[in-house]
Amino acid sequence: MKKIFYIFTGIFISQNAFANQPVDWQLGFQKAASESMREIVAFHDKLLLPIIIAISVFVLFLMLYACVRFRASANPNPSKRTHNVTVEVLWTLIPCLILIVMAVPSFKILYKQDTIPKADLTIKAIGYQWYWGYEYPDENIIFDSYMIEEKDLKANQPRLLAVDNEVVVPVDKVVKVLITANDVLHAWALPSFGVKRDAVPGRINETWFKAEKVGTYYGQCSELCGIKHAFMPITVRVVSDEDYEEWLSEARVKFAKEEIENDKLKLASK
Ligand SMILES: [Cu+2]
Repeated sequence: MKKIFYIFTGIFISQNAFANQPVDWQLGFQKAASESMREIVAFHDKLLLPIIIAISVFVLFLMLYACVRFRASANPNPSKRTHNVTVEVLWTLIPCLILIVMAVPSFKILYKQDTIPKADLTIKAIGYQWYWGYEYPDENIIFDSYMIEEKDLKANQPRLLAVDNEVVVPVDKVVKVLITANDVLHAWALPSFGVKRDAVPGRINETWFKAEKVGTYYGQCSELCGIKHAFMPITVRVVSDEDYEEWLSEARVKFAKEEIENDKLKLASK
């Protein structure tokens, strides 16, 4: 009974009340926190789902109809027909048309996501076995981000998703993310921003997002990368401009790149 209750609350509430992270018995996507994700959700809910439901109902109807109409007692002498050109043309053409109807908006969203607008800030995410490292190349900031063990979780921190050092970004700003890996394939994914890119050693992939709401957003490594693949979550904290500036001034000290590099930078600026 409890499970059924969770499923129903999951369906109706998860989309509204519990944003930003997966919840027990959730169906469907996490709530969108960026324009790209809203478009993906709309594409899924308004176009794909109706098509899928219509096809499933139609096929179910055909099967039931064939079972009843052509059962042995009602149809003792079965037809020996093997070809029907009209039907064959139809069942080839109609699925093609359906695919085209789905492909056009799908490619539109894909290409829009692929074009990175002028970025307000750039962060670099590096996948390691098994944690994420982050850099803010323009701010001389570098830090690692490890999952918090279950025994160390604080009250509002979700299990398997919270990390010690979160990525902090300002709200309503275009954040460009450079993604790479240092050992094996990983993937940097944040469902509520509609972002997922492979982290490939020796190669830099790019993506971007513009978070519309202040909050903490959770994602996970999404490319099977070894035994602790499930334990390298991604946490992005979206904050107001003032809070971001405040975090920056602390982080520049706390997460400064090595001293040598600082000296080099100093020299370069002289
Ligand atoms: Cu990984």
